[in-house]
Amino acid sequence: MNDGEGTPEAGAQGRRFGPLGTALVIIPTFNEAENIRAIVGRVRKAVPEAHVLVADDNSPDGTGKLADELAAEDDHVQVLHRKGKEGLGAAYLAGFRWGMEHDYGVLIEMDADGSHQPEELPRLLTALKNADLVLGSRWVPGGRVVNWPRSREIISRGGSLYSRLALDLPLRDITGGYRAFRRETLEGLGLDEVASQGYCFQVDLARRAVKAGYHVVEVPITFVEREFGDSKMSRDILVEALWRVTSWGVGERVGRLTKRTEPKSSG
Ligand SMILES: Nc1nc2c(ncn2[C@@H]2O[C@H](COP(=O)(O)OP(=O)(O)OP(=O)(O)O)[C@@H](O)[C@H]2O)c(=O)[nH]1
Ligand SMILES: [Mg+2]
Repeated sequence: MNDGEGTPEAGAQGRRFGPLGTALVIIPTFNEAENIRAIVGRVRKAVPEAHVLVADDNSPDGTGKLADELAAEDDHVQVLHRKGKEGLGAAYLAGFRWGMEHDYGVLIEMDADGSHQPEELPRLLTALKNADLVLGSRWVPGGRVVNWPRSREIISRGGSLYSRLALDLPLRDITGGYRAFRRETLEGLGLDEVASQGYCFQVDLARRAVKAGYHVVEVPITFVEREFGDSKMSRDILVEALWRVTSWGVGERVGRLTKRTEPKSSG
């Protein structure tokens, strides 16, 4: 997309943000045969200038083949076929690399199951004109979830709150996966070291962006629980995320303490 092309925009603290360039919407898939056609169609309608990359982990249900059919019908749709199931973080990292190699200016994360509504993409892109990273956020005023059991909401809100406190981040929705990055932001995050497991992936990207001093903006979204297909969420993924966030938080605090107690060099 060439939103904002031409004049740079003045944003946070008077910083000037450059034009956005073409957007690539990356959709990781594992067994999303029931959802893939609808979601790609909705993206193409909502942001016709943007391109779509389906990153499929050799889904046994034939999602990859369906994506190939969509790509054959539409030159704005591409498919990245991966060997097998390696998790959504690994699929996104491969998608980001592919997008940067192909000179996209904006890289977007979006689930295939309809939880992230493509119709909200223009709002994310508008916010990105004055930001380095935009997070679609369920937990800022105006944000909400539809069809989520109370238990799921508590887990998600709790996960964001815990990450916010443990990692000292000024953000409300830290585990969400509806995001728009400027390519320069991704280039500055050190993608080779990002933790790619489960929800840690989203937390790690947000944490790195804030610590690197990027301007991160949260835009309210309405998150809609999936209607079709199976969830890949599990207790193991949650435990893993809790463990990692805790160890990052402890590591950061220890790092700050040792800095504070180091003797000041004279001169
Ligand atoms: N390529 C790839 N995509 C994955 C993998 N695991 C999950 N995904 C995709 O990542 C997105 C998010 O996964 P979901 O299963 O919706 O996870 P969730 O939103 O936490 O859980 P529910 O929506 O409640 O089912 C979907 O588009 C999945 O198809 C994976 O191992 N590889
Ligand atoms: Mg989902």
